[in-house]
Amino acid sequence: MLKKTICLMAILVSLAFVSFEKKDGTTLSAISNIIPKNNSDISGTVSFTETNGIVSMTASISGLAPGNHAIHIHAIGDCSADDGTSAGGHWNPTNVDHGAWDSSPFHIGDIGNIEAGSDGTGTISRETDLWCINCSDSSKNIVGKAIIIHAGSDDFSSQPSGAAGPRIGCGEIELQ
Ligand SMILES: [Cu+2]
Ligand SMILES: [Zn+2]
Repeated sequence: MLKKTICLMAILVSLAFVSFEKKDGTTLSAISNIIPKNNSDISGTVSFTETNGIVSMTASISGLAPGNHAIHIHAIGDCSADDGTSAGGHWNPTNVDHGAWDSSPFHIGDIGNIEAGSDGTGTISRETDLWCINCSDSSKNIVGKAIIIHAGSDDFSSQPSGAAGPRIGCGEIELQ
């Protein structure tokens, strides 16, 4: 009897652990490998992980001119055009004005500016519950969209895209 009880308890504990893992322990990841556009020389990656409904992003780009360069999520995961225009406009499923991250209104693709130092490298990070990785909500799912890096900086006010100039890098966001 005692043996049976212990055995049953072991099964219950392991089941509880499995459901705990599903609810809280799952981490999804996605990546965008940046390829140069408009004859630029840039490269880099933008990586995304999602845990407990929060997506963390880190972009690491090199080959940039020193200073600020706009970085956005654009609506179409197609980097085939030499000038990057195949990626479409800013990802804006909520149909609001362009702006600065976390300062309404802003497109949920309006990541901001990446600042490159004298060595031509720059990084930027974001954490948000506005995005998801491969979920069924198309107004949140970043997979299949594109990261675009611009030659100029985003002024956070010009419509529809912050007057950030030509597209110098593009990478489709892919599930990892
Ligand atoms: Cu852009
Ligand atoms: Zn925008």
